[in-house]
Amino acid sequence: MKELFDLTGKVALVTGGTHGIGLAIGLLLGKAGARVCVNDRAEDKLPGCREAFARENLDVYTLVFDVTDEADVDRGIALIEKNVGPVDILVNNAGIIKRIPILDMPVSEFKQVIDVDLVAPLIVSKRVAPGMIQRRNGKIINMCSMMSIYGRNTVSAYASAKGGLKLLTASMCCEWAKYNIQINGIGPGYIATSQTAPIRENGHPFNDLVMTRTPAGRWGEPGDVANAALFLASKASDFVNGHILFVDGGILANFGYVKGENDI
Ligand code: NAP
Ligand code: GCO
Repeated sequence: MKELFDLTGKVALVTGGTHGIGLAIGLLLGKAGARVCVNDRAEDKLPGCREAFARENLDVYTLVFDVTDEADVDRGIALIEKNVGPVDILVNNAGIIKRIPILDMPVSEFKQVIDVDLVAPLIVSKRVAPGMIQRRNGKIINMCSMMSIYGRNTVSAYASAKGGLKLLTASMCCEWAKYNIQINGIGPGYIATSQTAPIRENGHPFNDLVMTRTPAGRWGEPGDVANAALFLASKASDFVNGHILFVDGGILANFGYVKGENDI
């Protein structure tokens, strides 16, 4: 049974994994035996990541590259291939969000979100997939969202990107599954990280909505998402492909109710 989730001998890259969900994923894949690589766009984020791995007695290879820059991605992956090995497990985790009403959002900022949240997973996947195809083995996990299937006010760019990422995941499955590559997405619900801090902390009313709409009655933790990533990175998911695994405490299953009437 343990061998189903044993990643010994595998090289995993978690993009944007120096904190938040990506860090939790990297740590868990490392505990499962993978040799983990983590990139960020800023050098100053790397030491904290290395310290987090060291606290768990885990090694990590950290480097800087911008996932939206094809040349930088090529340089970064070449460094990983030289210093660690070819990427067997790619987690396209790096992402940004801008919460701006459509009419107020400059098109340039809309495009910036699309570049990071949709085009970058394409860029990084195109760079590592040929090696996976050659080896007839690989796992790609695209970090989607509930906003892959729902919109909400002020997050049009993010929802457009994450909606596209859901179907890019399906398209990768259609083209690469025959090479024994499994490409799936994870759709986290509301997770307590720096990305959601502005709508979670200091009594923000959105916190009430999440707490009443989520049947589990809590915000998710990065580790909740990491558990799903371990499944999708392991042999246990070898016949799962093109799927979006939602990790949301039941919020998508819940039509909703008015706070205080949930016992009727
Ligand atoms: P986070 O704490 O903001 O982490 C995002 C990471 O991506 C950061 O390390 C960031 O680097 C990195 N990044 C951004 N642009 C980059 C670029 N151009 N090149 C390289 N790295 C880049 O967010 P999170 O909450 O952990 O989210 C991680 C992923 O889960 C994102 O894709 C997000 O959309 C998705 N997600 C989050 C939630 C949630 O509720 N938190 C729910 C659903 C989906 P810097 O540190 O330099 O900014
Ligand atoms: C927001 C939140 C969400 C979550 C996540 C939900 O502003 O609505 O940031 O977008 O990050 O994507 O799945």
